[in-house]
Amino acid sequence: MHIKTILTQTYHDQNPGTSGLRKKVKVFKQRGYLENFVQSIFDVLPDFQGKSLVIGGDGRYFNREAIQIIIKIAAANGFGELIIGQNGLLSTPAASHIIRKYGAFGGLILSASHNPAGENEDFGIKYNVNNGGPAPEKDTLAFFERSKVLESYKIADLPDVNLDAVGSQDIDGLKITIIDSVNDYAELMQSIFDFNLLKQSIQNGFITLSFDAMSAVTGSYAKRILIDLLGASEDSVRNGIPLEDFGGHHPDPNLIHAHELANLMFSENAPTFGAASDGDGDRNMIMGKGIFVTPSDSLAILAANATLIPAYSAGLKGVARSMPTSQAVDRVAARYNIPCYETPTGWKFFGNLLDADKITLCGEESFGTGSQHVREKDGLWAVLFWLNLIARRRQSVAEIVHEHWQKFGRDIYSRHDYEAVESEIANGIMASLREQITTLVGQIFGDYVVKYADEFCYHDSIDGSTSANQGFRIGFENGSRIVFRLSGTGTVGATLRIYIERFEPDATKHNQDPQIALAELIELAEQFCKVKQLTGRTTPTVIT
Ligand code: G16
Repeated sequence: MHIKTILTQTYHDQNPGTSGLRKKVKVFKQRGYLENFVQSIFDVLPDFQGKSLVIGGDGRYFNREAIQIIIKIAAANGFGELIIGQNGLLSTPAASHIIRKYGAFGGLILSASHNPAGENEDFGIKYNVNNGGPAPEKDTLAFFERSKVLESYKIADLPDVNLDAVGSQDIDGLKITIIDSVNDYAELMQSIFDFNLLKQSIQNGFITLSFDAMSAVTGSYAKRILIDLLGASEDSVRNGIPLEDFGGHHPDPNLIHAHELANLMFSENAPTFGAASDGDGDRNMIMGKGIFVTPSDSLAILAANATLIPAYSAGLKGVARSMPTSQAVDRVAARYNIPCYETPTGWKFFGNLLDADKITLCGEESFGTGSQHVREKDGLWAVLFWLNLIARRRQSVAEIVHEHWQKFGRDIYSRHDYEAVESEIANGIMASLREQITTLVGQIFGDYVVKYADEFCYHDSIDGSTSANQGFRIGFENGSRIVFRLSGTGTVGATLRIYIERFEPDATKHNQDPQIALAELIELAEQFCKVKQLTGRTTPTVIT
């Protein structure tokens, strides 16, 4: 194999965010940009000579080209085997599973998740370690540091690999295996859930469903699992063909971007169950006829009902949620006397707890839920969990949610996002909040008395690491909270996220519209951060 060393221009902006490096396609297409980042990763990683690397992506524009580049750089750097999803496709949870199942050294996942795709849109890449989970912060920082001084990369002179045909080939001692993207994942799902019961409930019409793959990677997975294996009707998977531009969709499974599904679910013709996933298949949105389940409630409900699922019938070791996720799951953990951990935003922070067997389920307000089965959040897993639950409890989604609220109370919750805010303004807001939190404790704002105000800093009890500056929390005596943080996944300006929650124990008040129920706290949030005043905007870009 002929290996060339190419001198390259150094880039100084390759700092991975919450989940890998995400930039506009045009940025990634700059000469040597992708090559540099991949070489920086390989320069930091120790002892992978002769070992295997998993490669796959969500199929967005530039996916195939990027994979061909990565194959050549991985070959030049000494990997022994490359395991690649057919057509270059692997959902993020499937990639996580494949790394674990085949004992790979790690994997490169090409995705900018829920961000739109196309020539003028976003691309992304992240490295996952051998437990199948996203590289921890110490590694991503090291990749960035290396990229800032990188002057050359190594690349093998190889012909492009045919990504479309399953099978193995040997090129000068390097084994390249193209695998079916869905098989291993579908088998894993069958080992977790009661597929016979699901099949019966779907085929006898007790469950009707609509799953929106948003023209992204889950189309192939949903068709195989929901239609081929469980017998759902052909039309139960919408937008099921993965497209390079996601059909122009913004594959972010929420009520705004999955509005076709949302309209259906609030109509007379709604099926029993509706769900959507994102670009790379790790997020989920759950709906029932006439009801949207917030991700925070979904996590709490899955935790409260986990023993109904074959794989979790022995009970849960513990649960975890990201800091801005509502405290609904905390109440379940307290009731069942299991530990509940609060981690910073970012799936990578759950990895150590999962590896140490401290938790079985975890989730985030950002439409992510998952379990010990992989080290990523998993959209279709959450869908199957809900379907299994509906089939076992023989209740509708609305009945399950309302009974849950009756038993545990409702954590009324909403997130307000202000996207593409000028970075200077956003940084000013954070600086002002940093100052304010020092004086807020004890202050009274209407019905709300500030109990604590801090900047969240996480101490990982497993590896002893500390992650500071993870967002501002303002907690009130009555359990309500306002949280402010800047997103780590945007590619334009800054995104300010404001998370607002209030606990409502009174079942007669559970049906309130969150925007009305939280109105006072929403105003208070503006009083603290002044985002409307500073940007001249009158409403958030997205409310979830
Ligand atoms: C990523 C991370 C999640 C995080 C989400 C939002 O998800 O894996 O852990 O909650 O981003 O992060 P932020 O609030 O910083 O934008 P995904 O689905 O984009 O990979």
